[in-house]
Amino acid sequence: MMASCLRVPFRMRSLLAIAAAFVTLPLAAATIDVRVQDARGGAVRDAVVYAVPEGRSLPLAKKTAVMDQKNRMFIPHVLAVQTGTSIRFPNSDDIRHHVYSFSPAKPFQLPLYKGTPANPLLFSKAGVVTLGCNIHDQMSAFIVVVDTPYFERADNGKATLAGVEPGRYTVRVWYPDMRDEPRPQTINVTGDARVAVSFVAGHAAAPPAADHHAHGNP
Ligand SMILES: [Cu+2]
Repeated sequence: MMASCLRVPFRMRSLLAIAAAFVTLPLAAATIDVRVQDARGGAVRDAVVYAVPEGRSLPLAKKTAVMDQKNRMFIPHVLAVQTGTSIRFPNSDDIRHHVYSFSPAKPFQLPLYKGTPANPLLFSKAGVVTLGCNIHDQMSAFIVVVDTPYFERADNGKATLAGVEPGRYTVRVWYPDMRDEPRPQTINVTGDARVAVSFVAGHAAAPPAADHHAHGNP
């Protein structure tokens, strides 16, 4: 084996070496750093940023996620998933909840129950699904279903989309109480570039985003 390899002319061998290097290197993947701030430069809570590939679709998620219910709250308050994700809705309280959504992306009802319903629900359509509980009016949450594997919930107004394949993307943002979506931004990412995108969020006329989760409120 080795001997036959050595008989390959030198030039050919170096070409092969270069080809091998390309094959063994991980595919180039870019990073998109996203900032979501309000008009005063403050961080926007619970924003979801996502980069949708243009002119091509990426394989659907075959993933599962969980939207829990505990202390009469949905946890998390905002859950982002890719289209094709199945979500379980366990009830971790000792009282019954009745979970519903009227949102076009996924209207459903889980009538009064405790524990975990047997079947998770499939979220196959992009959009924002607003959740409520028929019994507890204060319970609310959002499931943000996006047509891309590249999404992240922003912590303190910052999110990083990592491992992004080269190509053209529309970067978008959603956050609770959003009145008008900040204008989506189209970017090209190549190789292992690092691209920065920022959004300025305007809120609907409502109290500041702080503490609408009603922490610990029975
Ligand atoms: Cu409830």
